[in-house]
Amino acid sequence: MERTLAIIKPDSVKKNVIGKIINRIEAEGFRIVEMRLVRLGRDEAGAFYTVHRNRGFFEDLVAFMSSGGAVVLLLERENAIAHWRAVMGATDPAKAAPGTLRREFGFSIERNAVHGSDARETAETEIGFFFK
Ligand code: IDP
Ligand code: MG
Repeated sequence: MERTLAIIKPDSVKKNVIGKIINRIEAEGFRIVEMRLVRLGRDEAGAFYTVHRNRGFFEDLVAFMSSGGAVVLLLERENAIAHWRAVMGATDPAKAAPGTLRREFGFSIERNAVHGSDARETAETEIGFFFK
């Protein structure tokens, strides 16, 4: 069993699709170990995405992620990290495959509906960020 961190981003919360995304999470065989609705402050959002702090999109990303509620989930499944990335689809919804969450619910490369950890080490760090 492997664990990963998922976030239902503020664009999805505003669109009232938390339930649809959680349905998909359950249908894909993940166990929801922990889950919380949060409102990230700018500092928190910046700290979470610190790896991107020198990118041109960083300030916009921080503003977006702190613009409203978000749902953070600790998910467990076999091969959880790669499987959740596959269910999410590519970062840019326009390039995400049909049937992926980002293709279905994403609006732009920034407002792309969901987050998922990208590797074992980042999953551990990101889980620790929200769930002590
Ligand atoms: P990922 O979420 O697919 O792992 P990353 O490259 O780690 O993608 O980027 C983190 C987040 O930053 C993305 O999910 C998206 O919200 C935002 N982002 C990434 N690239 C861009 C961009 O070129 N313009 C605006 N926002 C971006
Ligand atoms: Mg990433």
